Amino acid sequence: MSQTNLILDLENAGAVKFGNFVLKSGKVSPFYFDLRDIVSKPEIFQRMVDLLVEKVRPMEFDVVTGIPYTALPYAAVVAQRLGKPLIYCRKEEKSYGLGGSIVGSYRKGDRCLVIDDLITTGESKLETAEAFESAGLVVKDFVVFIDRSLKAKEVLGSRGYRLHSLVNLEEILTTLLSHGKITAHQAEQARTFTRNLEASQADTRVKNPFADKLSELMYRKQTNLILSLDATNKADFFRILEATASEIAMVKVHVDILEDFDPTFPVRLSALAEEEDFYIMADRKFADIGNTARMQYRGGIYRIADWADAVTVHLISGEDILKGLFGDAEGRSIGSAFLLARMSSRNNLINEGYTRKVIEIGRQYPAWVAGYIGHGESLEDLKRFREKLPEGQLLLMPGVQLRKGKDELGQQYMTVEDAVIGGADGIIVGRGIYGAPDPASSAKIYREKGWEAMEAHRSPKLVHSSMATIA
Ligand code: S5P
Repeated sequence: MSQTNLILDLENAGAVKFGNFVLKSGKVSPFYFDLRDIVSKPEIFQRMVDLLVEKVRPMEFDVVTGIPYTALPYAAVVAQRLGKPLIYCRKEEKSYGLGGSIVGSYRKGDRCLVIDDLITTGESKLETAEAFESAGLVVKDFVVFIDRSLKAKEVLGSRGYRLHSLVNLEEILTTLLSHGKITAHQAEQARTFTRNLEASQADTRVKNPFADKLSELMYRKQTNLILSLDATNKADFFRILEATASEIAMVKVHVDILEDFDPTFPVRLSALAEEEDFYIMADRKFADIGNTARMQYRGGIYRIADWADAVTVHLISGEDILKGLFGDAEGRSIGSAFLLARMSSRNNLINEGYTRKVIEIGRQYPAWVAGYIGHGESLEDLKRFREKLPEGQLLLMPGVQLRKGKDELGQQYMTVEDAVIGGADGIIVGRGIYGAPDPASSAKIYREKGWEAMEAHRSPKLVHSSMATIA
């Protein structure tokens, strides 16, 4: 079957449609591709499998996979025809490690061919590759029916992957145009839409005022150290803070662990922050519905909104928590959020999909979201995570000590160097400093190591832009 026949088949089956389609993002697209239904059309299905088999036969691979659900039946038939093992990944259980969620047997080092229906940005293909690679497989080739993007091939190519497609957007447009299925105007609309969409995706920079202020302070004070001062009484808290203040960019507090909190605490803390030039983050990890989070943030005995420059927020209840916290502030000066995108504790329940959603929402609220709290299972894992964050928002990383390790309650530590090289803009250190015999000299060591790693290893692109301009 020729490429032209495939395109006409897809059009005929309603898998390729032109008109006005509202996408999840709210944008209206002039075309829509959806290959899910083809499995119920055995003749077309068979012809598509034939084309795939022809395409992949010369490629070198040991196992075949299809990305669930649409591509999986094709992958199964292709694998069977070529006498290769099929493996697949359970969609519901996708998480970082992925180890246990691959169905089928394979050996470490096996080359895995990945089949999917469509490619749009290449982003989800990269995630798939990462997942399979972290399970010990080698991914080189992706095969899709339709390449609907202008740049995905290049994006994957720059990361060392090959993209093969049966047809691309331009081939679909010219074929349907020459067969009178669409008008020249519709073809042009589809091209313009795709170009604009890709241009807007390329511009990932967002701007948050607090992220800029914190970066600026870090550069001015030459420190990316955030002290997690988890002391349980005011005397200890201020003794340690006064001794370490000159080394830090921000202090992170769990105000609800203080036994003797009273309204003098935030007053004294704010005065010291002003005097010693650091910011204050309340690590309250708000997580409730918008209305409750608002009361927790602005009221109660702590009145966090009155003194914290930033707070930590879980998005488990959805994006409206951000509106609860920061919306409708009636002229009050209200802080910024760092969203929990990943956690440092072992076996935590955050998975890749959750992290992706947190970043997506964070990108949509740049006025309120200064950045993310995140961690990595390894240096490579941290780097990959960092690449997904919008430029302009910061990554703060807890679970940092001078040596890799863990505590007895599931906390996992990376070294200062790995954290910074992996992409943390700020390192959050608690017991490594306040638990040391001499917190002041310990803070100095963390600050020096952190800043040295920043200067030595971070390319100008990774350093926050306001730092780069001051530099
Ligand atoms: O994933 C996380 C998120 C946070 S904010 N893991 C964390 O450890 N934290 C916080 O960072 C935690 O609540 C504690 O205050 C600090 C780490 O403390 P350390 O003593 O283990 O360095």
